[in-house]
Amino acid sequence: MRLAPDTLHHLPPQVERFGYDRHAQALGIVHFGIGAFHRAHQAWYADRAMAAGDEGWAISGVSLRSPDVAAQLNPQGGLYTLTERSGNAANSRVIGAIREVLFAPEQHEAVVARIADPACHIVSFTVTEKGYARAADGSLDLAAARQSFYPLLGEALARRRAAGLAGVTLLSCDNLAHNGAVLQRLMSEWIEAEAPAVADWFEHYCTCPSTMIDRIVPRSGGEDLDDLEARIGLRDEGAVFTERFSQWVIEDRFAGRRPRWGRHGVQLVADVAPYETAKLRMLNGAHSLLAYCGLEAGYRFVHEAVADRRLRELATRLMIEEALPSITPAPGQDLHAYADQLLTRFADPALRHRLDQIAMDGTQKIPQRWLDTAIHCVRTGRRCDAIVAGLAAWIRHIEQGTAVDDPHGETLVALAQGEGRAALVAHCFDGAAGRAPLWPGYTRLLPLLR
Ligand code: CS2
Repeated sequence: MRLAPDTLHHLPPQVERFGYDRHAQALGIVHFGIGAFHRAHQAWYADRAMAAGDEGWAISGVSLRSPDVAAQLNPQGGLYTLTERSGNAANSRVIGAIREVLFAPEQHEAVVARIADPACHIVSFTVTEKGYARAADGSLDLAAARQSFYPLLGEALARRRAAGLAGVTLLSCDNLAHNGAVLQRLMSEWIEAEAPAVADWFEHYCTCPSTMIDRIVPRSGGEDLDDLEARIGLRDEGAVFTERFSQWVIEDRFAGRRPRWGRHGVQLVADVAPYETAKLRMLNGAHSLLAYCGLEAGYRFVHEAVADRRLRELATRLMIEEALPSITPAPGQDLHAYADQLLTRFADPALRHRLDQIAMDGTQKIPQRWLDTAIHCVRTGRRCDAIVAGLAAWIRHIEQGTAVDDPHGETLVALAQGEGRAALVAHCFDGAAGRAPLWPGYTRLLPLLR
């Protein structure tokens, strides 16, 4: 029997569930990229806000590429369980915040209408680094943008403006440096090119706060769903598994209403940068290091890699000696304690967080995770051996050529296996054959790689 609104009463009492009237809640949030991360993080915060009496924060989820999540959640009325795992413990809660999942390629008008509805105040995003369609120089790649959220959002904003409605808050929840400012700039570029009449309205009435989002959400498999079914007695095709820890820091600059997230542990601050930089360079930086070095050493999971003394030391060095001095902490932000807490989180075997999940999309992740730190080290005359070791492991990962999951993967593997390592490095750092480099602005790091 499948989890759904009319089978909820079959759940055993230890499974927590939402306690509000879902259908009395207006769709206040439209979310692009309704994958597991959103369901473990922002949807969980919306669920708790509504459970505590906030109104109007049901979510309309949008998938841009794959109809899979719609097929998992719509037959369940949008319901799914979120299971927090730690050691041997597992606590599950049914989340009621997501009302529907729209598949954009087939439901263009519905997506535009949801955003253009007066009840919508927030449009949020977890579309991954590549979903923002940035060209190598950081500007908007218009051809790629057409395949992403930009046309839908641009059309919806034009409709809101024409109807005299309030602006909306665009909330990027992806691991990009200055994610809000980047989204603001890219969306403005789209509007300039495709809907110039909206430009002034967008600038005056919409905001794009930056956010730091953190929760480890391993990809789940059939075995996880089977175990859950055995425990709760219902089949949940949309189940998500995560850790207990969760953090969300948001620049408090909303265009209109927002849930009272502050009551649920969300930090609403004037400047997100210290949290975001620490998270990208320490957590995500160590993750990518463990991924490439760990896979090479024959490990499959983060907890295995971090149990290896050599890799643990390397990750610690990256966090403490290389990344930490490059970060100006916010008052009260203790980066040494942060590093300790990260190692504890990584070590939890209950998460079964796969290294190959982290290793994907390296070209999109490496600049903000490693290269910004390395530039800081070079400028201040410090060594960055851990990052150099990470880059070398990434290069070998490309050279070896199998299981490279990256939007530039084919080009990189062909270069590495054809012209060799020097050509691969040139392509990334200083361009070749008149082409712009893949990672502009980091040429100064080249001597480190020789
Ligand atoms: C990971 C992140 O897959 C990856 O690249 O580093 O998804 C990481 O687990 C999250 O950012 C944690 O908040």
